[in-house]
Amino acid sequence: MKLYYKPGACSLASHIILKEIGRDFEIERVDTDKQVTESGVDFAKINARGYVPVLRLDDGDLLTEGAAVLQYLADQNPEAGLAPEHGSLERARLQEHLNYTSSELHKAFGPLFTADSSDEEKQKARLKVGEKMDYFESIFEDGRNYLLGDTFSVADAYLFVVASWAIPTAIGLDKWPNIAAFCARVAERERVRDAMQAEGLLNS
Ligand SMILES: N[C@@H](CCC(=O)N[C@@H](CS)C(=O)NCC(=O)O)C(=O)O
Repeated sequence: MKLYYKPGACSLASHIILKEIGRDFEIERVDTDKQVTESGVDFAKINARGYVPVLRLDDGDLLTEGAAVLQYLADQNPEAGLAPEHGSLERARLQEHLNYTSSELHKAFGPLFTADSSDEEKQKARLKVGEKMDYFESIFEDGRNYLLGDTFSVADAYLFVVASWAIPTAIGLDKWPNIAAFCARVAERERVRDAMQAEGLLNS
């Protein structure tokens, strides 16, 4: 398997899950601005939508969309315990968190990563991110360690990556102490550190 990624982007969630699973895989960095991979391949031929993550399977098949990639990896490696069983309420809960992260929180950050956004658009985006963060903050109010309770799942990897974008976008995590504690907890996981190290996101 090979993961096409961009350092610190949403593809980091898939990278974390590949590390958590502990199987062999390769990674290839993508310059999404130039639409070219590290080895010089035209990225448009890999994903015509132009974004990461993309997972290349051993038979050459390509899988895109983070939430699909994350769940596929979890389902192919059930022993890793990264997603509840299909058909269970817990599984629907996992999808609820993945969808909210993807379509609400991740999307809300968009203007903050777009070079031509106006200051007004950026300010609106910060407020919108805040509303979405409030929702996740409330989930952790019962003292749970992870989105589904005590067990780390693929939804945690995704939320960790997206919530962490609050730092480089100058939103910060001070308003959301539960999310800040969650991010710190996830960042301490060995495999999470491995993935971040491999993407050049850690100093040591
Ligand atoms: N709907 C896609 C969105 C993926 C996405 O937004 N990827 C971003 C990085 S987080 C990307 O590659 N954007 C292209 C760019 O940065 O130029 C998914 O959920 O996987």
